[in-house]
Amino acid sequence: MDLRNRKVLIIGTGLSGIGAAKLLIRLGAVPVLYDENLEVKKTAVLSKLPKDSKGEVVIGSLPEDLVGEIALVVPSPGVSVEAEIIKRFQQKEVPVWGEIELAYRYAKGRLIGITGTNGKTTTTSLIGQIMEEYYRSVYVVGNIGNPYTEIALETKDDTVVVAEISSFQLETTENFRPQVSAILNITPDHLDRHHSMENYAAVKERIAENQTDKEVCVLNYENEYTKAFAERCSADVLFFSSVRRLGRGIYLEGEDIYLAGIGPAAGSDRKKIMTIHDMNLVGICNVENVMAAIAVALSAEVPLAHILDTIKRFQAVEHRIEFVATKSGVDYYNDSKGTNPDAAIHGIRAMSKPTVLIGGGYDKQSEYDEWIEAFDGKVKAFVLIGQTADKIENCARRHGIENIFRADSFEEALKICTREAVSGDAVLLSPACASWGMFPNYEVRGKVFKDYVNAL
Ligand code: UMA
Repeated sequence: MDLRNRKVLIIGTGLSGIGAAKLLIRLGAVPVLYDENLEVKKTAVLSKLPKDSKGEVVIGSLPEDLVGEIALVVPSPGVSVEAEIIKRFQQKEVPVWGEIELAYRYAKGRLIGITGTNGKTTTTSLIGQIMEEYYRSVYVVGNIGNPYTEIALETKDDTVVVAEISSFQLETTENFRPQVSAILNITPDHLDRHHSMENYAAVKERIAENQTDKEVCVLNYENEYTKAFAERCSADVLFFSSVRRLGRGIYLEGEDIYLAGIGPAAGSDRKKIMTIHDMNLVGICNVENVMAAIAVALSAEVPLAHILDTIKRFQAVEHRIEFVATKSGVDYYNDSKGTNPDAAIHGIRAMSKPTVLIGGGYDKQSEYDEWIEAFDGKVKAFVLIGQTADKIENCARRHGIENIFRADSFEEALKICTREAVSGDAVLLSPACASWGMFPNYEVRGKVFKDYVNAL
């Protein structure tokens, strides 16, 4: 599409919106940055764009005369495709491309796309590091916090883009087609937006929608949704499994990881490539992330020796079961990225000491039973915050958890933790809920936690 001098409506003036505007300005288009939030200041938005660039900012409601002038709509991931404003343009047959689709249309080189409910940031970071240490031109982008649009025009034919892609971003893709994709797992999350697991899984599967058998899709054999997807997936499917031996793929057996029928094990029976003690990450979820990363990197033609060398040096990503400090004999862990019950299950499973756990936050209509069942007698005190506190408390009491504390603020929750934990205990922030409502994002929540701990 030739966008020169055409008006493009960007919905949302956060990271994605600004990234999209910068790309559109370079393409000669006229971005109209629109935000529904009346507190957003026009001058603050304009200050993030290159000086003297064409474009305008509209806050609140969209004037009717502007609607007819729009050639393309670029919604931010936070905007649902069910939003009235999107439907309005769809009815007029104005194309709607998410920020990821927009970047994809103008980017060159190879693309690796990673999605999944949990583990995508760790896996994307690990794959990014493997690629950076082997290829010359590599960018790590997407939901991880670096908009793809910011670098789309810097890419060349030999560039490798490693993109973390969320379900929100996949709602508005069209031609998006990675050479290698991965769906790590699909477990309940964001059901307030996608309404049902079926819809959520279908959105996740869009990452491989345009792939052919010349491209690869890495899938988890042990997740019911990703395993079933293999039957319908048009890409060459490579499975990983943390439970069973596979005829073709990568799997864990005991403490060892094996390749079968692929890479250096192609044509032979199987090849042991590493043990779980060769990595610096804890928990079975991270073994799965590492196996997925190996499958992706082999598919992107990185030699196995290089892949393993990077894995041995790779450290945990911030906010994911991240050790913060030991204070008065108490170990503090920040798992602020535990934003849904499944992620938080991995957080509590990784604890080996009596644990004071902080849970609760924004309500994504999740169910908490499985998370609380995973406590396994380890949670000595359960401190609840946010919108979901009532629902979690009721659920916890049904499962026989009694030592429950309610806090009106995050600060109060932290104070309860330091009061309840004694030497030999752990304190874990792994809330099973998004931070929205109390914090702008999980990173800020994790940083507030770490600042508090470090100041003790
Ligand atoms: N807005 C509207 N109308 C709406 C919704 C939002 O005008 O209906 C406006 C808001 O007022 C706000 C702006 O849109 O000013 C925010 O847009 P956004 O929510 O899409 O946030 P961005 O800052 O653009 O960040 C987005 C992703 N956010 C979401 O998906 C909610 C970031 O993922 C991502 O890092 C960034 O793009 C760069 O690609 C965050 C996230 O929470 C980390 N992701 C979810 C997750 O990981 O579970 C999916």
